Amino acid sequence: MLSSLKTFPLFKAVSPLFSQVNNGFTLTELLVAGALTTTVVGVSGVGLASMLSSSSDSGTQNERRIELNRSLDFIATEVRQAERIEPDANQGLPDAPAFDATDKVPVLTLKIPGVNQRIIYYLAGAEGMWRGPQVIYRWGPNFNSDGSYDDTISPNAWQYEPLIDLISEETSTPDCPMDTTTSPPIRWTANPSTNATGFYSCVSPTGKVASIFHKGQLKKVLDNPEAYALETKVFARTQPPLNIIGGGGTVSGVLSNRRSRVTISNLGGALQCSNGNDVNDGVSGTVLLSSNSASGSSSMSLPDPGGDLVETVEPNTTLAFSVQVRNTTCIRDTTVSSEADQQRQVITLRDGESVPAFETYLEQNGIASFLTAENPRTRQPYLDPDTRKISLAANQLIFLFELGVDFDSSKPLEDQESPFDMQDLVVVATITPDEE
Ligand SMILES: [Ca+2]
Repeated sequence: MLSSLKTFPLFKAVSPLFSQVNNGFTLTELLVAGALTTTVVGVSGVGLASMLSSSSDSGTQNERRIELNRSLDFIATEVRQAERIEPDANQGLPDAPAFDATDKVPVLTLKIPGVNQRIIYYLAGAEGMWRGPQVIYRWGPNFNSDGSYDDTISPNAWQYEPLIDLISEETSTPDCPMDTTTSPPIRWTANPSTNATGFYSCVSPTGKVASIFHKGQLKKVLDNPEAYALETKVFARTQPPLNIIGGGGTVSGVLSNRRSRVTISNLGGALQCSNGNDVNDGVSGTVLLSSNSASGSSSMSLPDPGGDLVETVEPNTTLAFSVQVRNTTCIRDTTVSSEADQQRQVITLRDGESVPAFETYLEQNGIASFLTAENPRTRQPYLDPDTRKISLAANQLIFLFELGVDFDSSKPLEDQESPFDMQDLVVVATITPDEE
């Protein structure tokens, strides 16, 4: 307290006046000076005490507001990683069998791709050094220093971690919005459904949007605690993972168990005769979308280089390509199938994989040169220029075709020789399942 007095501006402003008094004083002067000093010190003392008290109060309160904001940001960031927010948090609990729900009020139950049980935010009483009346906790895998999860498969080892304490126990009345896109409109689900207090959520029937409410106490030094309430609306952004069977050079179809939008982008290719004549015109492709549903299977022409094809498909549709070379002056007529000729005439690449190295025919550009365009799904080039790895969203696959020569079965794929160069046609498939 003394050190803070010494640095206080008023103290600094007053003290030079006293140091200038260096001559003798008359009795009257001393009496008057004494009275004045008492008044000045008395008045400024009251002022100081009150200013210090309110400054320390507002300092604590600001810190506390920052803490509450930060914890809500933390929760919102994790919700964005989710594929689904369980509308009724309790209904998600069977998917988190390792979670002990005793004396806990689940508020957010998150399905996050790659994490094998639900991650749960809940409200419970204070424990140990944490201050009540209530505390917000998180149950889920811990984080590595790069922000990734450290252990997504051993939920028995996950901790019940306090996120923020001093959470209000005052009753709140959630005013959850209506989803008017449905008929009849459905009200978002409040979690908890009754007796909401300082931490609750309203979740949309689709499980894609949550409004999260947070009410913490601001501890004041002398007065009763004051409440600070915050609210944020967050979207679960992650698309459900696809059952893409592929990558690492093998593919036997691309499937989603939902109705989906399939986009096929033709990134081009290089196919020439030995005299240098371009014969890409002799290439035509068919996109085969096969489904067991009543609408059956369909096929459509591969788009021209630089073009896209967009199709809506039923759940569990498989995707395959059939590419024909016909009537060129120098290349045998052939048909290459993305299913039958995998690892021979066709390879597939997924996110994070390396581009195989083949010597190109004549002076053609290599596979990488067809992957410099920006991937609209990731806003990065298809081939990351720094890491030299493929940059795709989880719902995308690249197909590379060798059309000019047949695979030489006497050698492994990586030892095939020019003109075998695997960039006669380069195609990207993007499968976007409908939201539930
Ligand atoms: Ca080629």
